[in-house]
Amino acid sequence: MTNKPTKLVTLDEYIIQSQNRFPGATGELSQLLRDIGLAAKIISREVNKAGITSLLGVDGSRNIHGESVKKLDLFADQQLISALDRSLITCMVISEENDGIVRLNSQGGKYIVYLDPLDGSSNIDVNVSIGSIFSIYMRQSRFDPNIVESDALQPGIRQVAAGYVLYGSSTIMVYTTGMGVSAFTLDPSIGEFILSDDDFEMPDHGTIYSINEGSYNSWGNGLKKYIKYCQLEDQESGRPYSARYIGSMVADVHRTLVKGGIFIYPSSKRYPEGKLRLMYECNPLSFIIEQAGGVATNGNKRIMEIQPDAIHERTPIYIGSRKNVEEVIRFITEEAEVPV
Ligand code: AHM
Ligand code: MG
Repeated sequence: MTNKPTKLVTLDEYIIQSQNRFPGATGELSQLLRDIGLAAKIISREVNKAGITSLLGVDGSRNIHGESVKKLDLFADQQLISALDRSLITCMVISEENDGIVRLNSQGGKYIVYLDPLDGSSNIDVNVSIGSIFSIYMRQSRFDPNIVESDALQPGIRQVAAGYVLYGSSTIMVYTTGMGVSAFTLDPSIGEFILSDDDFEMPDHGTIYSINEGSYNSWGNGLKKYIKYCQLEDQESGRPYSARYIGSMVADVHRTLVKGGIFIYPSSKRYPEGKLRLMYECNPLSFIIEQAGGVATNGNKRIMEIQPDAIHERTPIYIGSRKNVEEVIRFITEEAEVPV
């Protein structure tokens, strides 16, 4: 359930109105969100014309995780980082596309930003939804001129804001500063993000499960049983649930936010720690989902309470409607108690 706005409000107006509710606010976080909004418009434009400008396809290099890099990944990375650098508010960026931390010109800047500049990049070539994810923290060592990686190793509960821009059938920006979730749809004819949903509340239970079922044989028994349970008929709970898997976490989680249900990327033989990154995929999307009334866990622990050890670390994730996440946890916990 969402609250539809009754009048036209742009992203910039909304950010300023929200800031005005806090008399002591410096406006820096507002500026940072506007910077991301501007970079997102530029990325959206390039994503939409990627085919004609030959940005599609692999640029030949591999990123730090050994995955092939598409040209648009690098373009998105550069746009976001230079937008953040220009406003001198952010001291450090950590991005999926960069091995180490990226120190920006403003070493005194008070924010640290994590980015997945283009999540789901394997979908670029096939015209399927992709997105940019961001997660914002306050720097810990404010007056130390040396910015170090450990400044960025904060649990997700310390995020001051997080969100994503989804380049789908329309471009939509969704973010939270911890006071609910708002969504803005890009109107390309005027080049503005317009408030489309305020105070998102996601369904408490949904009838869609989302997981890469090709990896079925390498899951634990509890998860295998849960997926079989999703497929069993039961009118009361709406089963069999529908299976939907886009392969862009940002798009799969956005659908989960709107329609309810669950998205899972578990640990498997291939990815014992899970595949998805804690800091720039799981934490920001968990912040959004929790703010909308949902739940996100690694199976044992709330995602946002995990203390990170490394900027690129991975985690298994079970994220979505409260009741669906409770269901799967019951299955994997019971299985853990059964000796195999
Ligand atoms: P990336 O495109 O930023 O590398 O993100 C990883 C993507 C996620 O968006 C998606 O959920 C997952 O990888 C899909 O993985 P798989 O193909 O193993 O199902
Ligand atoms: Mg990603």
